[in-house]
Amino acid sequence: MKQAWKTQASALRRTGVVAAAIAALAACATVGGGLALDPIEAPDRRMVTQGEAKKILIPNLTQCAHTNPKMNLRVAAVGQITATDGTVITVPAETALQRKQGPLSHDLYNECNKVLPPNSAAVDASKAPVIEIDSDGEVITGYIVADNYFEFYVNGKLVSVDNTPYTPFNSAIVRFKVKRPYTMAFLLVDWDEQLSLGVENMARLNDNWYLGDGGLIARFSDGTVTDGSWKAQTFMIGPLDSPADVVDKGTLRFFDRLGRTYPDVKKPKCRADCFMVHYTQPRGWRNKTFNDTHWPNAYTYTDEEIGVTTLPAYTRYPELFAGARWIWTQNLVYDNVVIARKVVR
Ligand SMILES: [Ca+2]
Ligand SMILES: [Ca+2]
Repeated sequence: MKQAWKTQASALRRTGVVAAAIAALAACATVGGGLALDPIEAPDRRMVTQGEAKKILIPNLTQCAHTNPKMNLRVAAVGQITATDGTVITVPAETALQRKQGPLSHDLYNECNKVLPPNSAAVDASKAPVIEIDSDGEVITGYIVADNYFEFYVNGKLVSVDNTPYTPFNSAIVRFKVKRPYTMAFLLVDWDEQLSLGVENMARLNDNWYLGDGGLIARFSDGTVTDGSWKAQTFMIGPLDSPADVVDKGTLRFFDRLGRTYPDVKKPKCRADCFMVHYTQPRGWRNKTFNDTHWPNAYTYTDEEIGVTTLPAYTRYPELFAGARWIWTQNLVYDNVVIARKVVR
């Protein structure tokens, strides 16, 4: 026992020395463009939950002014569940929308608000408010589609909060004034109905145990597009037969045993007893100088993989998204809460 403790303590010391060395290196690290990055934060804590969240905090975050029977309008609830280590976790995520932090997204396409321009030429971005980050910066216009929820920060400042967290599928216009280098950061949520299980009630497919998938695509007027150069990290993986199915290798989190995208992906054997693996979000993830150099790069996906070939919020405006790729983490289906970041130099 004593020996085991000693070995553990010396391993911890070694880990501590290595971590301190990495932190010291990172503290003085600058990546091209002269942006000095913060020291790498302590590793994210891994937590495990089992089953569906019992406590509903908010019955429905979606406010839809104009409804019709043909709309794909589904309830976006927010719940809480206690992890095996006692941590109380808000699911599917704690969001700026539920905290009523703005500004709410300006619509590119939104059935709830009857903003439905027929094509790119009919889109008027000039009404979107300009969020000022640098008074002497340039005004950048961006177009965003997230499956399902996004909140968007530039240099740590909240620029846009998706006004439709789940469905119907919407898209947004953002404008902000900033100078280079600057950092974009998105919190992204693949929303669901069976909270903390990552499971949707997909009436259209007559499937009340459907595994939803995520995705983000965005294009900005300074030439920045979502692509494989972005960083993307997952913070919620499941539903799982066993939490051991998610393998951590440093800051890489792997789960691909049941596939990564439709149509190949398979369901786990579990149902109401499924597990979910969660991670704490690093404190500085929104910030300009947050050090994400150890995060995995984003994976890119096709329209077909994301399943958006018939969604007008996106397909009506090919010119506005030209050159951008859909991005997410490694697993489009099982990774449910994602942070994506890009430093623009
Ligand atoms: Ca949305
Ligand atoms: Ca999912």
